[in-house]
Amino acid sequence: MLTIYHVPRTRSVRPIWLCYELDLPVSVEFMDFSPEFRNSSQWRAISPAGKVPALVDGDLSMFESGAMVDYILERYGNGRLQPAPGTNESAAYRQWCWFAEATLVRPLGLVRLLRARDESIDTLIDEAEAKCRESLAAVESVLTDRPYLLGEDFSAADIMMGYSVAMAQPLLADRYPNLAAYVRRLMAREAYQRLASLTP
Ligand SMILES: N[C@@H](CCC(=O)N[C@@H](CS)C(=O)NCC(=O)O)C(=O)O
Repeated sequence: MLTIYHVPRTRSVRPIWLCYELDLPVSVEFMDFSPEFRNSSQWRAISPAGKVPALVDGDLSMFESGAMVDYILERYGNGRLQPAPGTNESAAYRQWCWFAEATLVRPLGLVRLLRARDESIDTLIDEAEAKCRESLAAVESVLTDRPYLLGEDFSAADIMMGYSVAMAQPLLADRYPNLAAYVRRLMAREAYQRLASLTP
């Protein structure tokens, strides 16, 4: 059975709501949202950047609420609640899913965080950088035993990640050797070179 680790009013709402819409059996585990618990090795083993939610299904464990939605639909959805792949509706579906997480909710979360705090800009910048480093460390760790995110083979996930990691280059310095090698590997790709040589 699916287990989803839940904190009310966080993104764990998404996969749980989806399971209920699909009438899927799901075990909802309320969890401790304290930084202490989220930094524990127990939690980091399923959510390497210490975020909520996480999902466990048999021997699979995963993080990222949008990816959970994709997984649940792909495995248990039987075509429900998403348009047929390769259609215009599917493109619109993906667009709004990504917009909801990547574009809309991030600044909303930031506003909520900043309004709740009364610290200097430098403290807030330091905190944001620490959060970036948590995510970079998660990618650094997965690249310990593989050249690409999924293993030996390059996938489009490396395109998504490659752009983000390249943006993070000023933070890399010598602290993330796997990431630095990963960026070099990606940039050496013929398609990347072709992209880099584009001119207006
Ligand atoms: N893109 C991730 C974002 C995960 C995320 O930032 N979750 C928040 C709760 S909604 C969290 O764990 N915040 C704690 C922190 O950033 O320290 C997802 O969709 O799962």
